Order: sequence, then structure tokens, then C-alpha cells
Amino acid sequence: MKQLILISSLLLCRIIGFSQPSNDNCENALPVTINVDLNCTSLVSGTLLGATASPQSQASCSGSEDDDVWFSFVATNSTHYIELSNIVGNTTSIYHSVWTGTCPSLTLYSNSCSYSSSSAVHGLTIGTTYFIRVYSSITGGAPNTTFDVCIKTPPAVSNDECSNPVSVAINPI
Ligand SMILES: [Ca+2]
Ligand SMILES: [Ca+2]
Repeated sequence: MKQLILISSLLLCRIIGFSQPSNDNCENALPVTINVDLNCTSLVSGTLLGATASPQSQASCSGSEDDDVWFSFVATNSTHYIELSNIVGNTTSIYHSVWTGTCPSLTLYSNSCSYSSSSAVHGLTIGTTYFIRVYSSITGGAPNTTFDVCIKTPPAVSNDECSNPVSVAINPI
């Protein structure tokens, strides 16, 4: 009986206190379904509780990437907006960045270090998988922060290419 209690206690400790998020490393990044518009109809919840440093550089952006977790998305547009919302926990200062490549050999996507809860990513290749790295700005501190990740798509512009110009009427003088 004592053994059973001990084993149960250890198991509970592991579940409550020491388990890492499933997406602690980019290999198990949580896929995020992209919203076709500017609404966050689809979103994925994340947590930093128990997150540990990943093999990727911890000096790629400002803040301390010592407690990062990973999400992924397949671009459906050349521009997407990333939004972190419902940020709750002992620190609400969380940063994010976008990465490309194949885990664990990822490269930081240019100009993607974001120090606010939302960012715009331009020049994406449709059909390519990108990774979002989310972490707290603080070093250590065992953040227990939870948040939602939403990826949005700006509306299409009909005259994006010169082959579809918008006619402009000329006013008579
Ligand atoms: Ca990690
Ligand atoms: Ca941190």
C-alpha cells in the first residue's frame, strides 16, 4: 500500500509540477489552422508551464528564450498576422518569433522578432511550413503563462498585380 501511495504521489508530482509542454521542442510543434480572414475563429492554446530551453539559439531575439514552446503553420498567403491573446500567468510578457527549415535545423525568419502580442509576417511562401517560437521575456522564473495563438489572413487586394489595374476616371478640366 505504501508503495502504491509513493508511486501515485510521484506520478502526480510529475503531472502537476515537472511535466513539459508537449510542444517544448520544434519537432512536436502544435499546428495552428490559419484563419481565412481577420477573425480568430480558429486558435490553439499554449502554456509555458514546465517549458525548457530548446537546442536553437537562445540569443536570436531579445528577451530570454529559455522557456520556449513551438507552433507551426502552413502559409496560405504571402502575409499572415500572428496574434497571442488571453495571456494569463505569473508573467504576461511573452515574445515570439518565426522560424523556417526542418527541425532542429531552423533559421530565424528575417525581421520576425516580436516583442508585443501581435506581428505581421510578410514575404511568406504559400505551402511552406513555418514555426512560431513563443517564450517569456524573463530569465528563469518558472512562468506558468497560458495563452492562445491565432493566425489571421489580410483581405485580398484585387489590384495586387499590374495585370489587374483598377480604372481611375479622369475628371474633365
Ligand atoms: Ca523549449
Ligand atoms: Ca524566458
